[in-house]
Amino acid sequence: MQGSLAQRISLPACCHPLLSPLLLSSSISSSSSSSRRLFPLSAGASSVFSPCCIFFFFFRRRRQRRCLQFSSCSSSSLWCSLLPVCSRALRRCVVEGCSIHTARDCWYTSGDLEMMELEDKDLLRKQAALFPLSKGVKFSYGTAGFRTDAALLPSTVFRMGVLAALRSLCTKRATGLMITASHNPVHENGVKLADPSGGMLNVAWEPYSDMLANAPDVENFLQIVEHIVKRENIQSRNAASGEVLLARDTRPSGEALVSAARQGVEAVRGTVAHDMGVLTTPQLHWMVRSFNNGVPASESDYFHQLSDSFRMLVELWHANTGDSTHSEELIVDAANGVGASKLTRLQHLTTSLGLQVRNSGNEGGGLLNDGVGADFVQKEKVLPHGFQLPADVGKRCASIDGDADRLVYFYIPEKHEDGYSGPVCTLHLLDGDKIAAIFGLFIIGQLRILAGYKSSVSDATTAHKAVVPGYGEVKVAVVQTAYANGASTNYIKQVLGLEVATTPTGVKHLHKKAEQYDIGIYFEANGHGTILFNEIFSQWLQDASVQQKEAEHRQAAKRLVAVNEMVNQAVGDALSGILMVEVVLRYQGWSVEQWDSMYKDLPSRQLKVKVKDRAVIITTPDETRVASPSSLQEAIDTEVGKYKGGRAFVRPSGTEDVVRVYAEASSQQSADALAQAVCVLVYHLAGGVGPEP
Ligand code: NG1
Ligand code: ZN
Repeated sequence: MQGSLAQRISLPACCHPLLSPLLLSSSISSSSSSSRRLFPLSAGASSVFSPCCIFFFFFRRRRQRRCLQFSSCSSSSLWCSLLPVCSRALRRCVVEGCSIHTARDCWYTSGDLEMMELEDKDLLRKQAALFPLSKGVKFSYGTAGFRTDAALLPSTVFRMGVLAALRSLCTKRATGLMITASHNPVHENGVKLADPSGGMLNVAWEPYSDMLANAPDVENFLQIVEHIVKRENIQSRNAASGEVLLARDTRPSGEALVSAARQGVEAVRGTVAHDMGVLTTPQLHWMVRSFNNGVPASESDYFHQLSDSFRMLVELWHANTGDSTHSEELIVDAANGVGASKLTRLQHLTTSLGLQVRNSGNEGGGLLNDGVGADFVQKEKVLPHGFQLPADVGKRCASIDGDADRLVYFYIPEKHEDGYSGPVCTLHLLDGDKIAAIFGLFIIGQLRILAGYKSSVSDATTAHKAVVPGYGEVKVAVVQTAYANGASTNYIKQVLGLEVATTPTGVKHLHKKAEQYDIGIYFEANGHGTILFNEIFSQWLQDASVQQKEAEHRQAAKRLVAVNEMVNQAVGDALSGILMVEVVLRYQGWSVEQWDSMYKDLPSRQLKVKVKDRAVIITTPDETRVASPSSLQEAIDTEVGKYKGGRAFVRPSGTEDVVRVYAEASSQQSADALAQAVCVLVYHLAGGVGPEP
């Protein structure tokens, strides 16, 4: 763990435990030196065991009882003591009765169950008992964490606090825990963990989260914890060796859930929780990454890093073009979520960024994600609340989602060329695919300058590989999922000449794939994405920005260095995405219509169907076909065959209790009809519930 968070993250005033409603009960005492530095007035409030306490805990081996005594918390460790317990073979799965785990999933060895029992000073047990599991709910970590009705979540969040603490102890670096349900309705909430890299939780740890979240009672929960401790060899329990950064979006249920998370983190000895307050999801991920990289990591550092690099890119543009005109302002629909206030703050630091924020969620305004936001605009393809005809015709508009990790652009065209008057009648959408395309265009343009091509940035059609003297071939790719519009894939491959890689749905997959390139641009059609630079290449760019002989080459390297700084390297970030789009539009001299005309989307439609159990649908790894039930895929194939240029696939959602249906065809009517027909097939062949779609 590098230094203390206190030195690099300034905590908001509300985080002081004496001021915060998140204050733990006074029975919890601190053993953490770093927590004392952070919370000087409340050393008693942040860890499980007191440094000077002598405590006992007991564990029972069948009917035998042994008592272990600890004289000092600094050298003794609860977890080291648990190891002998864990090391004995367990003879039955401690999550018996937990419906999500089949025998195949269960990695407990058979053998007599060693029951560990911590007595009254065992805060892990005591605290866990405060958060009983909601009955009849099956939790699954899904595509991006747990999401459900907020009232059902306290036990899950507490347990994820414990897991975040264990992950931090295991990696000896800080982890993050975010309370948000992203684009979902305000009564829902969710929890997801950030790994020390700032990315999503390591997939190898996802089974732990499912098992912990579903452990039917405290004893089962403790045994799963024991198993994780053993399996991950979590031994080092020096004081304050684990740190977890907590944050939440603006949902009313967030505050109580952060409190549950804090209690979970601090029920694990040697781990402290830092409540970073109300943040966007990408801000928390950025902080975790920055903190672990040993660079300034406060929210104010975040804003300065983004705005400084934006300014640098704008200055480099002025220097080249002599143009200092500001483009028309961008109107942002902030989904009545956390992004509104953050965008306003960003705007104050970036004077040349003309922004107007709507749907800010201020009092008297609309509800979070209700008829607003990136998910609504992308899926429904209709105007969000607060935008209207004719006032907004022709304006450059953007929508972000409730936790500001998704971004799409849109505009209301002067005229509709296709004359179709179905649900798509008012807006032109520029989704994640089109954002990836314009980012790809800019990146390849800079690389072409570095590679010595004479053509301008907007003429990237003649050479597809950037072989840069002094570095060699720069490997660049755009990473997409099956939801990417077919027209975008063709454009990126054929016009930009970039490699396109595909992965299953979910940022964790795209991010991992993008890391394999010198520059990996990844975007889901829904607007979640970013640009990753690998370390060796970004170091080379830093050097090139001062050492290249030609001024033009130095400038291209400087631009890419600034992009690397500005665009969130941890996860997709709507705020940094907006800055990047706005910069690239200036460099291109494009209006939003010109950007839109890069390629024309194939008409598409995305719908969802409620079924009894969405797990009955199993897809092929690329998610484009149903492996089971096979009758469903056969029926889909027959339906697709009826439409010119038709493509359709279904998959169970990882975040909602639905099956998603996607269809493309040569006209919007056909795409709508195909999607509708496939919904009916899913309903009949995969156990639909409620009225037929
Ligand atoms: P699910 O519900 O698994 O389809 C949705 C998005 C994902 C990802 C996650 C996390 C679509 C089709 N799916 O997942 O891309 O963003 O939410 O928020 O947009
Ligand atoms: Zn989101």
